[in-house]
Amino acid sequence: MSEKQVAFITGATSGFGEAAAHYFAEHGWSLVLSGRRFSRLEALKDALAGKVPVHIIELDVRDSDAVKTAVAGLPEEFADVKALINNAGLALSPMPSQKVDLEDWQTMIDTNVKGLVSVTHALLPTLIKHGAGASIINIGSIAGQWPYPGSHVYGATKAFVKQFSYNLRCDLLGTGVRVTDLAPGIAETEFTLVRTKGDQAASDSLYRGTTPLSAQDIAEQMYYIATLPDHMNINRIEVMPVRQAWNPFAIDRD
Ligand code: NDP
Ligand code: 8X3
Repeated sequence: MSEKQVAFITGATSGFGEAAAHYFAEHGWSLVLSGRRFSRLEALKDALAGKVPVHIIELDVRDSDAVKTAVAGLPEEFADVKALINNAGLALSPMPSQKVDLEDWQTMIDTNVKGLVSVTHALLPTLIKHGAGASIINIGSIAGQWPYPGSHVYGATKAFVKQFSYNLRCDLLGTGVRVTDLAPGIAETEFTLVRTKGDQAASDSLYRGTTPLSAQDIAEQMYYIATLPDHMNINRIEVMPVRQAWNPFAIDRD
């Protein structure tokens, strides 16, 4: 590969982010990997040792000052970020809105909306400086497009991700920076374990007997988006496993 290419991935400690780290490394990209669980980042860095340069950052995306400091402190070798993968995020409390703690709604907004916005804001000058070929890949969800019970604020945060992605494109016109809302359906990661606050049986039963997307599937989509010819922008990719579809509308009856 002639040009050194750097990907900045949030939420690299599990699921899509971790799979993306491996996949981009296989293709020679240098990596900036962040997340809150530093021991997992260290293990990932060890696993990638000798393949590509890796810089790890213990980072909670909800802390906008820490985000700014992390971006400002990127070592020179990692400073020219070409692909920002805004992947860190979570769902909580898959139950009716009226039963959910306000704190859980706030955590989702702070992470999926405010965290994603902070990281984007901090890296925009870098991406614009990189220019043609740079990408912002925002991880949305089918929940940002389609309503379902128990999605409440989670789906709303992902609708924000979609619209923010589109709106960013308007402002970035002329800079060469692409923006994509990558919106997966059901995928087997630690997502449901987090959503149910550690209920392994609930997580296992959701994925049992079907064929969900894998983290690798989504990592490949991220890579595809990041390596398109410079003149192409995919606005949104919504991807479901074949074994997932919509339900009829629900009707309340006497
Ligand atoms: P995982 O739970 O496996 O991974 C989530 C990642 O986000 C972890 O690395 C976690 O790292 C990180 N994260 C969560 N909160 C924060 C925070 N405050 N600061 C920094 N990092 C954080 O789930 P997925 O890989 O499935 O999820 C990745 C993204 O994909 C999320 O945005 C999710 O909403 C979205 N998504 C998932 C789908 C699915 O079915 N799995 C489908 C559609 C979208 P750590 O805890 O170490 O900080
Ligand atoms: C998560 C995918 O199907 O649980 O964003 O809404 S789903």
